[in-house]
Formats: sequence, C-alpha cells, structure tokens
Amino acid sequence: MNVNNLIAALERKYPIEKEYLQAVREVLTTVEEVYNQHPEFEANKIAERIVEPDRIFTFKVVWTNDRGEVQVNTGYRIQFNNAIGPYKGGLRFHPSVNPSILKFLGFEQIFKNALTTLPMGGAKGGSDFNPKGKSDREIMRFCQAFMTELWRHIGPETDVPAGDIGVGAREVGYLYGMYRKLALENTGVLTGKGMTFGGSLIRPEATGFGAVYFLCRMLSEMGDDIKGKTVAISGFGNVAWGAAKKATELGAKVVTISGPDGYIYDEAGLNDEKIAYMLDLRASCNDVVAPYAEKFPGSVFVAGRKPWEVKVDIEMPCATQNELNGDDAKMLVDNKVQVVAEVSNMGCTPEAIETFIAARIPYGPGKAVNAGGVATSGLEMSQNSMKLSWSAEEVDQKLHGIMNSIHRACIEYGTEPDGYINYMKGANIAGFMKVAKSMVEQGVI
Ligand code: 2IT
Repeated sequence: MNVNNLIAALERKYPIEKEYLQAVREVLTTVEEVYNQHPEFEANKIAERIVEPDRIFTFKVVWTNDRGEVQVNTGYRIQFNNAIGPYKGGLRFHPSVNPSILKFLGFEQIFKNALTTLPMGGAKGGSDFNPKGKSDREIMRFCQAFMTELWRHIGPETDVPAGDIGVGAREVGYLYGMYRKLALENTGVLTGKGMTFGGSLIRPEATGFGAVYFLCRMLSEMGDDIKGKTVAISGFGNVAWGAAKKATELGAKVVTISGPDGYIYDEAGLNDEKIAYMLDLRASCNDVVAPYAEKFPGSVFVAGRKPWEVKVDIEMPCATQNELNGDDAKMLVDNKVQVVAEVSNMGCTPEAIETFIAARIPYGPGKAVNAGGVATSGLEMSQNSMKLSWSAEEVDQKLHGIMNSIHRACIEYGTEPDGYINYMKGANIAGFMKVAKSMVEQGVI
C-alpha cells in the first residue's frame, strides 16, 4: 500500500470531506508498516476496500413543528463494514451533520468495535436536525418521521443503531416505538433503550465509566493512580456526565465542564449534586452551561472559551471532533499535563496528537478510550437475543474486562522502542488487523 497515493485518490474523489480524509489518513499512516508485512492484504486490496462504505442511505425527513409549520431535514445511515458482525454505531442529530462527519464516524467505528472483542461491524447515521430548543413533542415527531425511512434498512442481525450527540434514551425510545409499529416485532434493533423495553443497566454511564477505567489503566502503567488528580472535562452531555461521575467516585477532582457557550471552572470540584445537575442542564435542551455558575456559587463561567486553559493533571475531551487543536496541545504540554484521555470521537486534531506524542505524553485515542459505550451496546444486544437481563454488577464487570483488554491490545501493538506507549498506533493496528484478517478469510466480496 502506498498511503500517499491512496489518500490523494480519495482527496480527488471526495475533495470536501475533510473529517473523513483526516480519519482515513490517521489510520492508514499508522498501519502502513504492518500492512506492508502482509502481502495478502495488498493482494486483496484491503486498504482500498476498507476506506469505502459498503453503502450510504440518504433520505428526506419531513415533520411538522408545534406551530404547524412543515420542516424538512436530511437523514443518513452509513453502513461502513460488516466483516466481523452486524453494522453497529450511533445516530447523531446535530446541525453540523453531513456525509463527511458521518463517514469519519463510521470509519472510526469499524476499528473501535473490533477493539471491543465483540462481533460488531461499523456504521453511523443521523440527521442535520437541530434538537436545540425543540419541544418533547417535536422531538417525538421528528424521531418518528426519521424511523419511517430508516426502519427498512436496519434489523437486530443486520444493523443496530444507538445514540450519539443529540440522541439519548428519550430519542432512542421514540425511534424504537416507531420501529416496533412498522416492523411488528420486538427485538434488539436499537441499543440504549429504556430499562422497561430491553435496555441494559449501565449503558447510560458506560462510555464515561469505560473511559475512566481505561484512564486508570494508563495511569497504573505510569506507576500512578487517579486519586487526588485534577481533571478537565469538556462537554456536559451523557458521556461527560458518566466520566465525571466515575472519576469523582474514584477520588479525582473534576474542575471543568463546557458547552457551546463556554466553560465552567469549579475550583472545589464536582460532587454528586453538581453531577446530577448536569443532567438537568442537558434536559433543558438549550445547549448551554452558563446557568451552572448561577446555581453553584464559587464556580465561574468563562464565555466563548474552551477548558484547556485551566491547569490540570488530566484532560478528558468529551464533546466533539477536533475540539482540541495544536495550539491547545502546546499549552497543555507547557502546563505539564500528565495524561490525555480523549473520550470524544477524534477530539484532538492531528497537530495536537503529534504534539502529545513528540512530548511523550500518554494520549489515549477516542476509539480506545470511548469504546466502553458501544461495548455495552454489544452487551445489550447479547441480553436481548438471550431474552434476559444482567445485573448492573455483571455488566460493569464485563465492561471492566473489555476496557482492560483494549488497553492490553494498545500495549501489544503500540509500545515504541523507547518504551513509550503510542496508544493511537496500538489501537489503530489492533482494530485494523482483526477486520483485515476477517476480510481476507471471507474472500473478495
Ligand atoms: O461513538 C460511539 O461509539 C457511539 N455513539 C455509541 C455507538 C453504539 O452503537 O452504542
């Protein structure tokens, strides 16, 4: 494989899909050396095949708002690769959603899902629908309209969507209700469901919990632990909430959260009451964190800025792609950050990652750190097909085991000659090898 030629061809074909090209470039560059030691990969054109989605569905979503006005959005489902299991990945409802963003997310999902050790292929979907300021009834009508198109393309053994930004338990509930009505079946066709209709305990917390379990493994590899560490978290959604909850429970001090409006610096650190308040903020559907500072005196709201300027031991980006850039990374290195555990998908830009690696600061990439979310979705699928449900302890224990095994895979494939663990390289190679081998074994299809 010649990565530069392959990327150049993709750039000509998809010139405006910058997030997709960014994700492909990172994975192919890090696997190039190992890839070229496997002539069967080249003979089967694995790289050329893996960068193209199997298929993309694009559809119109028409719904009516509370004022009786007809609204038109675009919906997508990208079925990227199902070599190792049914297509699996979340749905994102956000005005920024476009084919490039969903292709990057779907591509990343292939390797993340492979890392979980569970049989799941990669997919992603969503819509440019903006949930901000929408009423509950509007959300419901949108989800129903979205599912009237999506339902014919998904199924419990075919493609199993879940949540992502803008899609939580409420949206999954409305989507599931419409699927059940149209397909006339009750199956594990979506994950992240409510507990009364097949959801799994721990799934709401899983991404954040898993991220902190992974972070603890990174720290123990350095001969350290999380107790007493200061942590900066960005975002205030489901993932940030789970990470804040587990990090606080294990004795860390989480001092920031953030939203599109700016960030909160809370010197005293989050506690149970403040973490519970994150859910109220999210439920308000206004997408702002500023009210936190009014509710909790002693904390400050810093408008229009990101939390990276606060000096801490550990950074956990939990918001969205490319939220931490090269300049931010240089500032973090100057501020002696100890570990960066990226929880958002592709949260750090290539320049930021390069800066961390050059400074030999352990950097855990999203596809390893946040894999506990989709892993627990996989556990929800297992429970649904067995028609039973596991206790919270059982699910949490399995999640622990999976995060440990992802960490081991990163060490196996990512340890550099000087002993530095290049988690990005390790995660990319470990995930890629599994999918590539299975594609070779299954023939040219
Ligand atoms: O990015 C992700 O891994 C998710 N949004 C979760 C996907 C899933 O199927 O649970």
